[in-house]
Amino acid sequence: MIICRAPINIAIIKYWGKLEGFESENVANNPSLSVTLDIDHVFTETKVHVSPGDGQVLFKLNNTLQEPTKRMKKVLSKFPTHEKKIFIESVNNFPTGAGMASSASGMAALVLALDKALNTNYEGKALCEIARLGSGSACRSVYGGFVEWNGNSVEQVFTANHWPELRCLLLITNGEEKRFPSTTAMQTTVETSDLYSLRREIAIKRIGCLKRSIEEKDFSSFAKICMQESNQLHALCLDSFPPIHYLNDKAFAIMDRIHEMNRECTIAAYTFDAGPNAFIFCLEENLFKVREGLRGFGEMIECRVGDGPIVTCTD
Ligand code: 2P0
Repeated sequence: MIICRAPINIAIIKYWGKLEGFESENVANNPSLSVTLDIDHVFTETKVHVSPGDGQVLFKLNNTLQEPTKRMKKVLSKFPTHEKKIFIESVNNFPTGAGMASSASGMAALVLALDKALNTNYEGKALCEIARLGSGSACRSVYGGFVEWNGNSVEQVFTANHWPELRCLLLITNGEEKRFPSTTAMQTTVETSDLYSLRREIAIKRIGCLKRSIEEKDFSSFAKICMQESNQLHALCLDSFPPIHYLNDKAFAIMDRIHEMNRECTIAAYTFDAGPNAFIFCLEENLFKVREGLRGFGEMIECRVGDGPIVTCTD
């Protein structure tokens, strides 16, 4: 039996839309860059138990037995499962499917646990490619620190301890499952948004600026790109037809509050994934002020930049 824990990652430069002709492999239309959050606070834990059998797969998610999903079957097809029975148990210690990257940590944990349990010993590049088949953003959860994903390439661009003062507060405004699943939502954007043709060039330009801001630990530049990217993702969603919307009143109020807090000096930055839960970046020295300013919006989980997945048990 193997148990793996994988972290979530929050994209600063967002992946939204797949490259034409490569949709089934989840190859992104634009490069993205994410921050892996520490595994001590938010994670998926996946247990894989292998016994003799004829290829059956049993799957429990958050203690409920379910059919393995199509995405899981794609991942499983890359492993030698014949003449074996595979029992997979996966638990998230945070809301599942609520725009908090549970598919990223979930698929990364699954791939790592299968690799160990079935002794395939895939190298990093192959693990990323298999995780990406399960969910595009999962390839970025295979590594810690600051991770760039561009086409078939995934690499750590800065380590987890490069910017030790950086913090990310997860602000949970609504733990319910999202109404617009990401895969179909991004397809609708690609097919119907007139603004989408600009997206790739903007992401490429911003990724260069973002890397410079991280290298120089320039919080103000980092924060501006971070918020602009979040806003552009949600603008593209609204420009899709029919429109897609993930943000709720609390999310808009959080955005307004942060711009108010930043009036004299930039101390915080928000980013939202495909859901209304906020990821707030700030520096350690401003944590207290930022927490106080956001009091009352919902449960807060304080994270640091973290390392990649770990094996917690081999039995
Ligand atoms: C990201 N998101 O870069 C972007 C930003 C949500 C908003 O990747 O279709 O579950 O499985 O490849 O990775 C969420 O979409 O989509 C996502 P698929 P995925 O993190």
